Amino acid sequence: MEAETFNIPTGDEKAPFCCIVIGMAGSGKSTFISQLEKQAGRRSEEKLPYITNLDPAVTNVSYTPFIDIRNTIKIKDVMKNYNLGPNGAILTSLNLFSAQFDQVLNKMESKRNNTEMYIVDTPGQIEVFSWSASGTIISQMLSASFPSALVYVIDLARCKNPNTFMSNMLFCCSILYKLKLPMIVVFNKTDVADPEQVKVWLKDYAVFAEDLKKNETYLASLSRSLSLSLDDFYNDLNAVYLSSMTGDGFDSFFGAVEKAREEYYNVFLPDLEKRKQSNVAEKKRVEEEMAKFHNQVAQDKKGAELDKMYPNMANPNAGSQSLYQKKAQTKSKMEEVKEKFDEMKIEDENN
Ligand SMILES: Nc1nc2c(ncn2[C@@H]2O[C@H](COP(=O)(O)OP(=O)(O)OP(=O)(O)O)[C@@H](O)[C@H]2O)c(=O)[nH]1
Ligand SMILES: [Mg+2]
Repeated sequence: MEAETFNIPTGDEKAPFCCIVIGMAGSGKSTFISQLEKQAGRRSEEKLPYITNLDPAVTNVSYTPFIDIRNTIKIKDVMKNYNLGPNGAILTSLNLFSAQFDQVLNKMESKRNNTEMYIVDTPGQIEVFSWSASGTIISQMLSASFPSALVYVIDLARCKNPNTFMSNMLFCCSILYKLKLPMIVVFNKTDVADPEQVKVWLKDYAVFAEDLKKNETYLASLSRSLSLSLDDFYNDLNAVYLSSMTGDGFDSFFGAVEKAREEYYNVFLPDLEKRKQSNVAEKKRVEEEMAKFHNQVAQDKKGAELDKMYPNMANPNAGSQSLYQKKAQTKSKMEEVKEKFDEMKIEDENN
């Protein structure tokens, strides 16, 4: 199902905010969600977050999911029935679940007045969500229905080395390009890793370049130039530093949500509306071309009969061309139109 199917929220400032939590395996997504559940509960006891778990392979979660993929799909059955390994089974489970995602949206919608936040936990293998058609569809459906953001959780302990930090940030950037949603970057585990170095690297390219020198590898010059090109991305980064274990720094997350909400309404939503309109206009244009083409074919059929009867006579309506020649041109027009349709399909799959 496409994002266009749903009613796009327009300026409903009180709408619950939807956080789609993604991150590398073990970065602390589930721990972050249970801490967020606790902290949000402290802020508003009656309006607890409405949590959805999309990880079919997790055995225990320390939060209370209202919707849980595991209640609908048993990963062991998927592995057995489809003869798949664990990663293929997680992906297939998510694909199967995304086919029913409108039901999830309806359930979420029905809780609109009972919560301030929707939270979605995703599978440990980040690429299963961020690079799959189902992950794209789910995030499109969510963001077309509620003000939403991706919450990208990064393990701070994996950011000590400048090269690893660089690859983490590149990954983050690639997901932003892939899913095209407002993003909050959560540098997690501040209780075991000092965030100061990362803060400085994000602000000051010269320090990062200097620290890279200390770590000189054959990749250092590549990291230097990549970092320089990521400078703009860093400037706009909505980043927070916290510990999901202790709850330290969580207040800053709620501030980041407000910032992401503004970005959603001021930047993302108008862009979505524009994309939606240009899709509609493009579809209309292709439909008109198809209608013209069908007319042409109908006329050509008549003309072809005349051509057969008078093979040496040019069609007076087609200048000096015979109707057969014209038909050959119409065929290439058909290919052109078909290509347009194919292009649109590809866009739907990848966007
Ligand atoms: N010290 C510390 N440990 C943390 C923190 N957050 C998570 N952890 C630990 O990191 C490990 C992974 O946490 P999870 O919450 O399961 O991470 P996840 O990203 O959901 O993992 P997958 O879903 O398997 O990818 C667990 O041992 C957590 O206890 C934190 O803020 N501080
Ligand atoms: Mg998890």
